[in-house]
Amino acid sequence: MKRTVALLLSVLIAAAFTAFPMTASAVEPDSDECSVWWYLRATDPEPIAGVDVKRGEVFGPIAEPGRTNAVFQGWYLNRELTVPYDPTKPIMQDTYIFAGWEVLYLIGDVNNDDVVNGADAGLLSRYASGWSGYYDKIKNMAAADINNDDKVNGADAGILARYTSDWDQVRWYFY
Ligand SMILES: [Ca+2]
Ligand SMILES: [Ca+2]
Repeated sequence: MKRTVALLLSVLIAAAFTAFPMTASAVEPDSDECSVWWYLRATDPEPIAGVDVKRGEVFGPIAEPGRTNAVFQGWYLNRELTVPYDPTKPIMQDTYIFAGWEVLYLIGDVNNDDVVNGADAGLLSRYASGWSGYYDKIKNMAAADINNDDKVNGADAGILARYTSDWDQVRWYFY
């Protein structure tokens, strides 16, 4: 009788030890981790960075990004930029965070009419070639320094001419 009980107990204990970890891993596969991604602009399809964090962990503040033509307004949890990211709150799910900006001017909009097109490319090209009278026609020198090297010259004019001719390779200058 005693031997039967002892045997039964050992079988139960063995079953408990093998069954328990299997159940635990089947119920929660990798659920202790969340991904956090952040984006330079709400319209960007790709994030600038991302990391995995433990679920429930406070991720904390994200470094302020920089743009030459815009003032950073904060990080947001939606592309509509209506829900601010709170760095003191724990991350409970996969999280996408977007930088909000006040855009001061469009890069390449040298005549300040809020569009970047062939008119700007023409002005900048003549200015860079030293045509007289074109200094005054460049209304925004910061917008004309497209490669952001503190000089406005033929290199900028070349990039703007390509951009306004729809060259995808130079698109990143105009963020
Ligand atoms: Ca323009
Ligand atoms: Ca330049």
